[in-house]
Amino acid sequence: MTSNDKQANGVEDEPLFDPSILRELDFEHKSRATYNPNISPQNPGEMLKLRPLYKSDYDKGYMNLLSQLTKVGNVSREEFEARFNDLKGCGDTYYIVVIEDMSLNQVIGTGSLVKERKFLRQCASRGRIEDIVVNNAYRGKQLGKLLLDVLTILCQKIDCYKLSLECLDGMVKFYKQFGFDKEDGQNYMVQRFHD
Ligand code: 16G
Repeated sequence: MTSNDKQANGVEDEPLFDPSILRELDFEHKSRATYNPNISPQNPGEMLKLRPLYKSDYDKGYMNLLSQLTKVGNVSREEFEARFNDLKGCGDTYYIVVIEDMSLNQVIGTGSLVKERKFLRQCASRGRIEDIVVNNAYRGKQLGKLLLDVLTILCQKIDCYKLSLECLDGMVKFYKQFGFDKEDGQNYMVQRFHD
């Protein structure tokens, strides 16, 4: 991590994971999507920046952004920081990426990759994509595509043997372009303990 990574968001601030991991992704060769106009993790669009989640994103509308996906409740700064510390403490497990609109100091897109460790397959790990959201006002800028692309490349870099996600019917076509498919005989099943 460079000193700029810390200073960029204030002295007290910290990223969830080392930002250099994103800089080192071989996006040019590993990307599965096509972009028109061309964008990349280094250049997601005018005044936009793609980076790890920082603690200060609580003040940049991160929770508000998540509320465009599902219920978020009323999370205080203390609760946010405690959860952030939990996730970071797990090390090499939670990779939450955001896109910030630097002109507004607001996060306008996010996606998570979670690495789950296993005993099977010679102590392999699998990846899960979670909580992909792009602010409604930024639709059509290929940002969901970029987030997915980055997380899919990152998943391979951190040595996962497979990557999965859950989505609504209307999103199946979108996710197929990154190589996701429904496997014969496999079903997503869920049981909910709270509304
Ligand atoms: C979608 C999300 C999932 C998220 C869930 C929240 C993607 C690919 N899928 O399934 O990650 O956790 O919605 O909905 O972003 P819920 O609050 O009803 O569980």
